[in-house]
Amino acid sequence: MEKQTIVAPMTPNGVSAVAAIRVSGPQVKSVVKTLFGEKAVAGLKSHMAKLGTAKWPASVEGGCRAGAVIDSLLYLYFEGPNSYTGEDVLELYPHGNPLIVRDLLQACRMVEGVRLAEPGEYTRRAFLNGKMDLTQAESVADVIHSANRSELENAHRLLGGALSKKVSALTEQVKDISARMELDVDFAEEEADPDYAGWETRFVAIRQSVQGILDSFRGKAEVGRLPLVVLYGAPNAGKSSLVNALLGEDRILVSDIAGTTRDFVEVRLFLDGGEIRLVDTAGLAEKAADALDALSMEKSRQILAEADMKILLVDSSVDGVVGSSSDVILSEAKNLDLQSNPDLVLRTKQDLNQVPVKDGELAISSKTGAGLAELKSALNARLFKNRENSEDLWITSEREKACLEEALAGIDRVLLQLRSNPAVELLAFEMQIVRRALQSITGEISSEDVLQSIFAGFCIGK
Ligand SMILES: Nc1nc2c(ncn2[C@@H]2O[C@H](COP(=O)(O)OP(=O)(O)OP(=O)(O)O)[C@@H](O)[C@H]2O)c(=O)[nH]1
Ligand SMILES: [Mg+2]
Repeated sequence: MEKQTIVAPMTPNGVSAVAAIRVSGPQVKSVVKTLFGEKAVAGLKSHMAKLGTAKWPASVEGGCRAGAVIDSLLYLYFEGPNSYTGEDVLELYPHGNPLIVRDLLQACRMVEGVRLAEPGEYTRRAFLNGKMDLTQAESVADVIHSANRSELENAHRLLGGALSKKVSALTEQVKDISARMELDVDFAEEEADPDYAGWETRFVAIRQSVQGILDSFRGKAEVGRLPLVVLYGAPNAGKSSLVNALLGEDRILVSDIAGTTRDFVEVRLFLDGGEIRLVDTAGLAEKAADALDALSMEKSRQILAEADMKILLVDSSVDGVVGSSSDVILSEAKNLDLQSNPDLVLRTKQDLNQVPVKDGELAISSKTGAGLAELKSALNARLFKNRENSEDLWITSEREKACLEEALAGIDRVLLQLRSNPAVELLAFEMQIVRRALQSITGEISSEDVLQSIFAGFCIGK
């Protein structure tokens, strides 16, 4: 069966300045002809953008829409194999109106052999056409879903083939030892004994590398998750004002009436290292004033229990006054079943009263902005650990992890044999298992099932 041509939007459904649609496969030129006419096909040049007016083909629904303009748009043609998928590719950049996107998809699919793409199908084709290996294909999803700078750097490193390089080097070593082993065994009668000790040393080194990559694993729960930072403290401590100051806008209601914030309010804040969820809570008093107050405080407790970082705000201008002192709040923090003390204490309103700060505390003023830069770097340092060196790499794929574990188990069996009394056939067999496990990481060996499960998790259009 002739390979089908696939089409899908690359941008999310919704209104935007521009949307993007990708078509890939043997029918790309027919699609150009259908949308833009015969002349457009003659004028196609690879990697050259063109401006055109896409029109409904003559055949549409009894011809009632035939010839009607769908949109005037930019399109870009990539002649295979110099494209993302390795096939002929057409990218369309219409105005970002969902109606236009729908119409274009429909018009494309009126060409015979064109259908909607499945999730990840473009990247799958890129893999099958040798444009990238499996570690790179999997990293495409990481590039899209990285939630902070270090995750993104890691994803780019994987996409650049850093893991592939490591794994291929290990595969080569195993192959090399296998080849030497065969030679040594073949000539065993003329030469000295096979170099079992030498191979063992090399396998120990291979084991260490494989273990190192395995140890770097970070699962999906760790990757792509925005850290949750919760601000809490007594009523009027300045929690909502701080959120506004960090955002640079008057987002949350602020007043000098204690108990202004009732429900907790979540905002997204971009820091240098990445995005965080910042939550402003209702002030915690020692005793609830009424039922509503009690409910608000309960909400604050709930969100505090989920926090990655708990920041206690203490009003410098009233510190020491009965009922609002930091000691009261600290004991309140303990009453919350929080298990632990605050991760950071902020002495607020420094413009009113400059109190000395201890270790683990920062002095800030939302009014003047004093201390906010320090606060941001403290958040960055705690929430977005910098990698120790730029060569550092971690894997995120369960599949790659499983392959590495299989390789490791095989390596252990090889080592066991090398240390005892090696039966050469068995040794060769185990080495082959190790090699195949390593090769399946990059997809040198892969199966339909494996590809199915990898790409099913992708978004449409990627
Ligand atoms: N001078 C000065 N006043 C501040 C500062 N931060 C907050 N305030 C004032 O303190 C009062 C309380 O501020 P909020 O931000 O509403 O306090 P809150 O902790 O959110 O209070 P609740 O929502 O009631 O728990 C308001 O009148 C603010 O204008 C500051 O840095 N300097
Ligand atoms: Mg508030």
